[in-house]
Amino acid sequence: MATLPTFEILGFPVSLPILIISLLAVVIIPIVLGTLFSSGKKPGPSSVILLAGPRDAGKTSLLLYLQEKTLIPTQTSTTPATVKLPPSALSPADSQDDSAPTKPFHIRDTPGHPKLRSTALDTIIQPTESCIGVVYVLDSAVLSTQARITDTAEYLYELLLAIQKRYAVLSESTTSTEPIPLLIACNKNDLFTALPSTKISNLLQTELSRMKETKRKGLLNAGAGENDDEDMDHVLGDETSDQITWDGLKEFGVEISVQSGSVKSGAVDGWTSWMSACLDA
Ligand SMILES: Nc1nc2c(ncn2[C@@H]2O[C@H](COP(=O)(O)OP(=O)(O)OP(=O)(O)O)[C@@H](O)[C@H]2O)c(=O)[nH]1
Ligand SMILES: [Mg+2]
Repeated sequence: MATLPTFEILGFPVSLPILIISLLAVVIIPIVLGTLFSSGKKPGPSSVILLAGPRDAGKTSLLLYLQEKTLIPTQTSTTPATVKLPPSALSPADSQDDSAPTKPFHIRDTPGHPKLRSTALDTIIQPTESCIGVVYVLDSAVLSTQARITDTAEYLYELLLAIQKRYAVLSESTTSTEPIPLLIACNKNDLFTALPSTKISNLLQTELSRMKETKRKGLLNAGAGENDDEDMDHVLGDETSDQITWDGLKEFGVEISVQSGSVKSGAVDGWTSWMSACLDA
């Protein structure tokens, strides 16, 4: 009977079948274990566009409009809702347009109540969660009072800071990290008190700059120094200036557009084109 060949490994004689079994074990066991562990953890949905913004701005109305192409009565949201939509949701109601994206996508609607805003922020902060774009819906008709401007800008500041952090984390692990697009959707421009988008854009940049100045002064007065890097995590954009401009935020991972519209009047084409561009990117 022919004897099987024997190899010498590290001074020990090893027969061919043992060698093959050992090699298979080294290759197969990690694959099996990897499959078992990863199947226990359900991955989140892909291609998610996040809807965020102050309460009553029209986020849920926008989501329902994309589904039904009409204004549907809503209730205050208390939990986030993620809905899968077909690409046709981004085509105008009366259009046979074939240029819409071809893949389905998800929209995550989040509550605007100040105590529930962490749900939107968490989606952005988790680098493993999909977030291909953020639509910041605001009510253009209430920005004549300083309190509403401050509330609207405060939430936007938190979101922009979250995007900046996500971008910083992703840039460390990938060489080509793209900025996350954020659309400021100035809703309710059917109302006569609504401000135009250029005015809102300027108001927000001024208010964000004022907030940044206050935060930086607070940090300096508190003697930031020992944990400079950690403290500056709370500062949006360039650490050396108080000024916030949309252009200046690009290098920190945020690409901002500002557009007016109205869910009630069905004037959402600018916003849906913006969403299509996010899906195509
Ligand atoms: N005039 C006008 N009203 C609108 C428009 N879009 C939404 N609304 C109304 O605004 C109110 C609030 O809308 P929602 O969609 O519930 O607002 P939301 O942003 O989801 O609010 P939260 O869930 O509290 O964060 C509802 O009464 C809507 O009918 C619009 O374009 N014009
Ligand atoms: Mg809602």
